[in-house]
Amino acid sequence: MSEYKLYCFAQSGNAYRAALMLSLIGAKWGPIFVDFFKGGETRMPKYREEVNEMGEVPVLVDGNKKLSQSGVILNYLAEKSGKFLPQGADEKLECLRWMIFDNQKVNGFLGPYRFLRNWAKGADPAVLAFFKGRLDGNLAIVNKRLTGRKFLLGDHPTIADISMCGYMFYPAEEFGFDIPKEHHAIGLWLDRIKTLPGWAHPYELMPGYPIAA
Ligand SMILES: N[C@@H](CCC(=O)N[C@@H](CS)C(=O)NCC(=O)O)C(=O)O
Repeated sequence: MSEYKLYCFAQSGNAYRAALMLSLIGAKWGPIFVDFFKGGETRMPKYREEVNEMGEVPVLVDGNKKLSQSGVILNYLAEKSGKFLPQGADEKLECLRWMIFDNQKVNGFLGPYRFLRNWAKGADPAVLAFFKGRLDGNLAIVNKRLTGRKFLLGDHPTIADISMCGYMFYPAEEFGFDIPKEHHAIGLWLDRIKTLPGWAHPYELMPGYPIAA
């Protein structure tokens, strides 16, 4: 029987962080598919009342406990499993620093940018251009950080890496630019993450790809 349930769908990089962590720690878990695209499930009162008042995936269920916000879920699973934890007080703060930067400025822009390009009807080109400009700058910051480092905090992978890679394994066509090719150190780091036992692509790990007609 699954130890954990995860409300998720395949196209969500935010949910992928949680799904990837579950897979990397070797947890027994099962997905609960959320029909974001066709059914608008996260916007339904039922979802907001019964699953997550914030109207988002991921949501992790562990017995009676229900957690949302991928950063909270990653912290919870790291503490519980003892895996991918930052070591010591300073590294903990550094980990939090990169996770917040990621949530706000890296995957926080990658997700909406990809959504507008692929699935929103009539996205304003000026909005897309704004996002792309911010992304180029913020990905360059991550690339510089990873130059000469194996992982964001040093030699060992932590939940900061699992958070930061959230959207970066999705196909380049979905972004209209190739993150690993344009940002070489990010490319090498993604290759390193791929070698971690339990790694799987978001479209393999979570249900809902391709989107049903
Ligand atoms: N900061 C949140 C972001 C979660 C998020 O934005 N999830 C998206 C899917 S990728 C969502 O559920 N959006 C629903 C909506 O905005 O209606 C996290 O890291 O968990």
